[in-house]
Amino acid sequence: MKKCLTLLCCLLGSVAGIAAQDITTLQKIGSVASFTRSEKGVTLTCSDNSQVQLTVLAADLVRIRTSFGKGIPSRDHSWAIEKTDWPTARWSLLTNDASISLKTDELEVFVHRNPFIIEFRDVTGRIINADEQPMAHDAKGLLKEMMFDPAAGPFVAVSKRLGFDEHFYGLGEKAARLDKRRSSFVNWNSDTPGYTEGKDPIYQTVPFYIGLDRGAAYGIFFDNSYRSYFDFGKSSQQRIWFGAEGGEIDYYFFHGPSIKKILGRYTELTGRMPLPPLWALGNQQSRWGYYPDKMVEEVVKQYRERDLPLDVVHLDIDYMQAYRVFTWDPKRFPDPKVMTEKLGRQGVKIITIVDPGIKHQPPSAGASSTTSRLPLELQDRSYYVFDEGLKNNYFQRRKNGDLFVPRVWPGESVFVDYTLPAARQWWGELHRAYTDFGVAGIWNDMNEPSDFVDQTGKNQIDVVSNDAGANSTHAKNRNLFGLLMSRATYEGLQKLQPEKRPYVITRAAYAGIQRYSTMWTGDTNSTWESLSLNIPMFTSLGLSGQPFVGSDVGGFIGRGNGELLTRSYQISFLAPFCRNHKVIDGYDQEPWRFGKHYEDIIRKYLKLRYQLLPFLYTTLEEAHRTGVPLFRPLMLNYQDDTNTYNLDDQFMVGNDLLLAPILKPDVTRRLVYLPKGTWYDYWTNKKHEGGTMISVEAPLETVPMFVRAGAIIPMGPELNYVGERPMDPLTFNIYPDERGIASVTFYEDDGLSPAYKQGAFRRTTINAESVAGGYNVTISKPEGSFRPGPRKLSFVIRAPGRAYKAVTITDDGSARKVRIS
Ligand code: MIG
Repeated sequence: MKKCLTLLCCLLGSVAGIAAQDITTLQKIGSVASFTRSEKGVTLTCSDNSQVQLTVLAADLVRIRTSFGKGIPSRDHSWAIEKTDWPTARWSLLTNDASISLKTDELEVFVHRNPFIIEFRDVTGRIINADEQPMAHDAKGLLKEMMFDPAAGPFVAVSKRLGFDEHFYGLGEKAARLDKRRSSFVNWNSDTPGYTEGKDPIYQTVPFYIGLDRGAAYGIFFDNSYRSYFDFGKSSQQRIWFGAEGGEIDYYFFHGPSIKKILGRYTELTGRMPLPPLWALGNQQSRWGYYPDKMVEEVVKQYRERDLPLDVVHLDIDYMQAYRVFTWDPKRFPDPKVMTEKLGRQGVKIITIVDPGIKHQPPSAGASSTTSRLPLELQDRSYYVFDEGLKNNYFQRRKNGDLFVPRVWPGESVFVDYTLPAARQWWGELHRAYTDFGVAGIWNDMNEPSDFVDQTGKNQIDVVSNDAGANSTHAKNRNLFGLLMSRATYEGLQKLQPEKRPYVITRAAYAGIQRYSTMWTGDTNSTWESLSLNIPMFTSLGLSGQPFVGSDVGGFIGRGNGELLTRSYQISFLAPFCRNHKVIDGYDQEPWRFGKHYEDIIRKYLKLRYQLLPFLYTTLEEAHRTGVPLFRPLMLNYQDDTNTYNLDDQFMVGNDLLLAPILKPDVTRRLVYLPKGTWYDYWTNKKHEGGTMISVEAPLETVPMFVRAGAIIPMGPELNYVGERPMDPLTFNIYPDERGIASVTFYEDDGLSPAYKQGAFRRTTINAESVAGGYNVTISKPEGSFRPGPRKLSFVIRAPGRAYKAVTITDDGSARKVRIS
């Protein structure tokens, strides 16, 4: 805790330093002296020898790369970017003495030559976003003192005009509200247990944000992994700015105007989330302190006896022998394979935590061999992970060649240089120590990376990473560490079990993480304050390319209570990652710990989650395919509705479900904003006209939940775990709109293998329309090669008033018409 405080003061000090620093005093780039044209854009050379490259990647995507005082370096490498090869988009160039303009079919990049100001305009000439000052760098070293590594630099900065009514979204994982206007942030991955609103930075860095002004959105991805800063009009009335303590100005500008379109492009550039196994959407249970194996079995037994659905139990650091990663404690878990098989028969999968800290353990005298792998439980004499990594020179070293020895759970430890391809491959293969024993997924913790010696990173300042041959230091690599560790983990699982989809969860990350890992929001508190951050954090992560998010249900640190836990489930039962987790000395909080009253309510929501799996999976597949997240702020679906721009105590799942959870104790009624359109109360089917606030009863057993008129919500049978029985029957709940129509495009696949990437899925469109005396339902011929086998499909009209009879048919994969009267 003391360490935390020191860290806090230190970081606050530097943030205050930079905010107080007027970035307008930095040296501005010179005016444009000349330019050359290439196939994809122009390179501008400035009066101070700086160069700026404007590259058209697509009609709505332009990259701006700047090098101060010298030409653009030939090295062009980013760990975040997935797609580098873009087909040439149509663009034209118009120049005169005063300006240079690149026009694509959607966007104009208009550069004023003197002073050097970049404007982004839409095709009508309207300015969407413009520099407030020319790009700048700290040529004189004015900011050296506040920099993490003064030898890194120089500080680089971009400033943009602040719109009078401009809103800002995204920026990854921040302990902040949805709209980031009037806030400023720092990105420096940090282990921040017990963080509260305003604590900054926390675990992750995603330097991507979306600006929204008068309904039109744009995006900016500042691909710079150094400690970076984003000030959204906090220190100035006219400008927002972003900058970093080194590296290049290298940013991507995304033209909307739709946010969904921006997310599509952003995730095309940095990669999309592959589909996790379907069971990852199941209920998960964890606690630091689940040992020995008998206790894990007891947890599962309780779940089953109490008729609470469960798919996964997580093993925290206690399963290892003396915190040695890739080992098992022989007393606590004498036969992990027998355990995973036993749990497997009850439908429960095991996920193990894996930290980056490898125990620093040179072989002791008399150890038989440093190369042969001792049984996992005999690592006291010679620890194979340390031996192999040392021999192959995979561990991080300081500039002077010494091994870097941080202190984490095993005591003195070493970290892998995950920028080395061979080291990543080795790390991946080490996971055999889990997959051989039936472990189903991997949980990456502590990868900021956390170091008990010093959480600011100063102890690591001279640690060098290979970084694709650049041999760069911690200042550049810290924020990348979690990304690359998760990548090594993901690629390892993929290689070890090519027939299965990998499932990885990480705490730290950089942009692009969604290609490899899901995430959770770290060490929250069991408080209402902490709970109220769930919605803005999940939605902001979704607006930053990460759809698979969640938070420790009930909160991690401290003592919760039944009411808090129940309200927490009323949010998380519809979050992609739904896992109850607790700190080692925290009061127990499995769903039954506060008595039957709460347990019964929690059961109702967990069961509903499982019934909603067809809907959730369909929505998750949309995120995989388009980058548009499952867990959404209302503004993502209602971008023109200014009532939604600040709304972060409500959320939507996909386009169709709207929830307004209770975030305070003792509250049983709340105001709910319903956007324009018709909405059905999920619990009563009562219809409401939107475009207004309504007041809704919300006793503890009820979370206000609404369905968009026009939706069809596919639901499955009650399940104790995924795969317990086939998704049969499938019930299509039809909520007709004012015209009497509703539709859904429903997605299915085998839920386990990567075959969906080769077309082994099924996509079925269902349309309902009201006709005289009833409804006609049309089931399209499905797309894709996946064959789920015959099952029952039920169609239920959920309109209030007249009761229609549900109709059930046997699905044989052909186009059908059903009549409901
Ligand atoms: O220093 O592994 O966020 O979920 O239970 C604490 C023990 C390390 C932090 C993780 C938390 C986990 C805990 N870990």
